Amino acid sequence: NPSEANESKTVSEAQRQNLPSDTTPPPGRPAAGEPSVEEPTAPHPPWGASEDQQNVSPRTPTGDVANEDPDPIAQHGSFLTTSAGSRLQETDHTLKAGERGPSLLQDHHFREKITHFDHERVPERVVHARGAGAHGYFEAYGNAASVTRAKFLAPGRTTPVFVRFSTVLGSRGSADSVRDTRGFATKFYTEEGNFDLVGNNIPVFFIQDAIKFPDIIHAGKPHPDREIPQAQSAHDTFWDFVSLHTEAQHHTMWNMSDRGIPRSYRMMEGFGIHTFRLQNEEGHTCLVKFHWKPKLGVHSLTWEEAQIVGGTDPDFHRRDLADAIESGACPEWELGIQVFEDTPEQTYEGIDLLDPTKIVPEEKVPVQLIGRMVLNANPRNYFEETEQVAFHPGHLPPGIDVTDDPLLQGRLFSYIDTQLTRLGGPNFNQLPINRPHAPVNDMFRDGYGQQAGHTGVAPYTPNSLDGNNPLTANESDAAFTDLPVTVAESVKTRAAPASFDDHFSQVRLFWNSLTDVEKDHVVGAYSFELGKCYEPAVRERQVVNLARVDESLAQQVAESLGLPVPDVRGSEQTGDDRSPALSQLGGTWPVDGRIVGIIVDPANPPAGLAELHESIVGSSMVPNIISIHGGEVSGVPVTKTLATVRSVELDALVLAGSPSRQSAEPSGQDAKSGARAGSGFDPRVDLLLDEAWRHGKAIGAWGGGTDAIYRAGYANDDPGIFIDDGPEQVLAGVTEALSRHRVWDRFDL
Ligand code: HDD
Repeated sequence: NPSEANESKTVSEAQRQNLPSDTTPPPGRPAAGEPSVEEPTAPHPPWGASEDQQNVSPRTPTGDVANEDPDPIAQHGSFLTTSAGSRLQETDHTLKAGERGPSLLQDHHFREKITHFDHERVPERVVHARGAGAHGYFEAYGNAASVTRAKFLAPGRTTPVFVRFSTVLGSRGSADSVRDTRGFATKFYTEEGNFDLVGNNIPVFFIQDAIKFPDIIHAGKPHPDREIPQAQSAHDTFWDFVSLHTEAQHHTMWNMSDRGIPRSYRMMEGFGIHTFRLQNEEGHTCLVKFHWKPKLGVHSLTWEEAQIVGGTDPDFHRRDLADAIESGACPEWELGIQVFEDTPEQTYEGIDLLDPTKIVPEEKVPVQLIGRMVLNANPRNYFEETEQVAFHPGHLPPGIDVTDDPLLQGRLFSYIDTQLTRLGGPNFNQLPINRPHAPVNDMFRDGYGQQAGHTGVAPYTPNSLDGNNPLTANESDAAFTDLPVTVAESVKTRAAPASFDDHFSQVRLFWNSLTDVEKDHVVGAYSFELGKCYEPAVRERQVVNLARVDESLAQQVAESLGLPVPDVRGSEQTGDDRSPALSQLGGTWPVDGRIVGIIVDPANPPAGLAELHESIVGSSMVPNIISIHGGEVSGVPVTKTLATVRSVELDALVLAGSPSRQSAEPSGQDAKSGARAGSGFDPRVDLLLDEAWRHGKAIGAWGGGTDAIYRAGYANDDPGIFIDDGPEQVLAGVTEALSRHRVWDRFDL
């Protein structure tokens, strides 16, 4: 009934009666029937919601981290309007010449609605198109005040932040779990202007000079003829370029390691990569490298998990970040700096600090922790916040400056330039998510989307008509100062220093620093990626590069590809230097936000399920009850069914029941497995168990769950298997195993 449908979309009589009749207009708004007292041309900020729309949720203010909005329902209680503010009575039918007649051109609402829709998309980022963001805050420990005058690092300072994580190569709709570098860009809304730390989860970069950026990106992006493959480096053009341009070998090996497939954005390190220069109140300068250290440790998916996740949940990382924040397991990192003396050479023990393909091992120069970041609020509108946020490595507060790293120098140009296309003009810093919290008094005028409400008549300096305002600041007024660094007198040249020529020693350092299981993963990744290349010459050339790093690495990859092991004696690297900090294994970490799947059999509801559920929540983890069908078991709501869950979505698996094979019958998704027909258990439980075992996940069972686990052939003394009488004992074992992330012993079997 169309009249009923229309009714549900209009304001009810009760709501109408609640509308205040005698309203005091907000400041600047003329009272009803009163003429405006303002000059017609005077700019004014947009009026807020009118009195009869006071229930409307306020817009997300930049840096609002509190999720204070009492009413999350969009535009609750407000009338639908045109963009010019006229209230609308109808939005479901075009205005037509009769019910069966043609549409009329005069239908402004129709034309506005469709025109706006037609222009909803903006160009995606040329790199880092796929991303997820979150609001939070940064608390300075205060110890960095000795090396920088940046106020947000002074003792006791808390600064709002917005962080955007991303993959590099894929399009905006690509999968999260692909093998790639991850972007880790943080906008600090400091009282001295925005500071953008635009880093990655890998501490080195593919190229040493920004002029090569289009080359590496063209090589990594899909082939220009068929536009495949999407969001991955496993193809000829990528390996063609990096095998020829050997300075990329270091970054490439990080990508082939487990760092290329993070378990979660919450479990990644972040790096500023370049060396920056700090200056303190006394004018003393030093050089630093920035590091983000995740509270939860660095963890990764296995390659098989990453591939399955790509199909079962392409939004895996985006969902994980948002769910963790919503459940209160707010992700945390500590910010640290490695500090170097600011000498004219800008080197540390022979490592050129201006070369972005090099690290300085933490064992040599420790990372000093200077603050803590917590992400505690999800964006309320993806497009307005996460898509429109615009970072720039040149957004720096006084006390932090750039160095002459040729990669950083080029980035200083690129980031404004790209926003002009992406965000449609030069006023992108006026978008709410980009607006500094510091006052802005620029002399930029006009342009698309101008909304600064500039006053005055003299947007030039010097001027007398506006009293020569705005004023320029001195250093004592906290002005940003270009540090008076001496630039050596030199001949103009397109060349790199000789110190940039070493492309292999740190690749070997990284390789040497990995444990055996991590090395196995690297071999597997190279074998997979090169195996996807069609050109024999590309594969061979890359294997030669691997031989220059390590013979056994080259041998294993060559064998897998069916290639001879190249003989590069005389040119290969030697040395056993290691940096244990580069390995992800060996520690224990908090289990916050980890997902424990609990399989139950609704035919035999387990006793103690509610208590177990509570203990898991109490340990800051997330229980997922998995049953044959939705509903409740032992009074606990079912989270997933055997038809919707895959083990890749879980960090640990606990069997509290052994659902019978009968339950598999109605799913109707696959042919029934003849081989297992006699087992009596649901084959989907076998699959969950099998994958959880292979991916090194902790597995527990008690009560009714022990039947399935014993039948599948597992025993209590198998690594990471916890079979016990009570759920609490099982949970204790599982939690301990989870704190090491995976049951690594299984990978040695
Ligand atoms: Fe870049 C985006 C990180 C080198 C040009 N870059 C972008 C983002 C991150 C990085 C995290 C996404 C920001 C966001 O979430 O909006 N980029 C890096 C790092 C680099 C690096 C860590 C090396 C150390 N980038 C680099 C070079 C150039 C660019 C050498 C060009 C000369 N990067 C861009 C860009 C992007 C970008 C084209 C695309 C979207 C954007 O800037 O806003 O300008």
